[in-house]
Amino acid sequence: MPIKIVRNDITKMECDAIVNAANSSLLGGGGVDGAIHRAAGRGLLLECMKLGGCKTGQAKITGSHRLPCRYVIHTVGPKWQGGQSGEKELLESCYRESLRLAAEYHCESIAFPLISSGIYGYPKDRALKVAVDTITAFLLEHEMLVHIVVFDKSAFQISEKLFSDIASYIDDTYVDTHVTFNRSRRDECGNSHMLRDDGDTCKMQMPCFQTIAMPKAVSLADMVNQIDESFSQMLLRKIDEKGMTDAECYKKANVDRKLFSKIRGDVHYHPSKTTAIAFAIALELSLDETKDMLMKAGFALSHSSKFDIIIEYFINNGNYNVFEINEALFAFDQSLLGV
Ligand code: AR6
Repeated sequence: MPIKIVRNDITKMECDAIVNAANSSLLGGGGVDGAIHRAAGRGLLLECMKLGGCKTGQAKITGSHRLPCRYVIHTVGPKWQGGQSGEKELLESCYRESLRLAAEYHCESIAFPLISSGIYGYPKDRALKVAVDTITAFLLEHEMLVHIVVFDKSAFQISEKLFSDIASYIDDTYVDTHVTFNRSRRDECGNSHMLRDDGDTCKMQMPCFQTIAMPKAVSLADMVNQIDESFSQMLLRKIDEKGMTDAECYKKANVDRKLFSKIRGDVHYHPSKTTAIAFAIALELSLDETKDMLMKAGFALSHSSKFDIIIEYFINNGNYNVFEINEALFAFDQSLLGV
């Protein structure tokens, strides 16, 4: 099952369990801990008082009291001390121990805040990487829907370099085709050219009409042949060609096993665009293959969409890590892949 990144207040999450970034007393504090105790009410504090505290890297479970989830799992993250004091291992342990408890209590869904990344000062990008890596490793062996809840956008930042690389890629690709057309004029050949707001001819070279090559007539048989293979068939064929198992593919795509079963079982299944792209990424398809696969699902990649350009950026850079792509999509306020 997948990891889902959401922006929310964790106290509002209706999962089986939510995780609290607590301190070793387990008696409440600031940040997410304070918010959880306030929303759950005094009953949570009374229950916590019986737990005898908790060591850094460990986790303990309580009821949820007035919260909409079923359980609260309290874990104590490490305080950031520069990275040389075993902080990473302790933080990994927080995620592992919380997930272990959730599985023991038969939770099918869980929501984590970015543990240690607030008052405890763990750098947010590193805290997120630890969260994603540890949760991903757990999900290879377990079925659970895991949410990473980020409270505010600043809690979720891709590196400045990646952000600016993508931003300039969007600029180069998007601006060229996305100028505002407000009027047109006829050139000496009598052809229509679009003008930009600033009066310059648009950077996009508009061909003269008579030079546009008309697509050659496509016979009905050709058209039918093109739709011969459905999205589902192409997906299964590609999985075989790449020597992957189904599970390797849907996990890498961050797609739910049930959804994958539906696609596999229905030759005419129409996935959402984000799901179709998630599979193309999991299969590490080239840009052309990705476009081909999307076409089977009735979609295309366009330079008028930031989402599409970001996908194109990652494929062109050979980066097929769905979580890194999702981090970038999140940073640019776009829908995320998979799930
Ligand atoms: N929902 C989701 N995330 C939140 C919420 C919320 N309601 N509130 C804050 N965050 P922190 P820590 C994010 O400081 O660093 C307490 O006093 C926040 O933006 O809550 O592990 C405890 O008692 C940040 O990204 O936890 C401990 O003494 C993340 O949650 C100490 O703080 C974690 O920030 C623990 O510090």
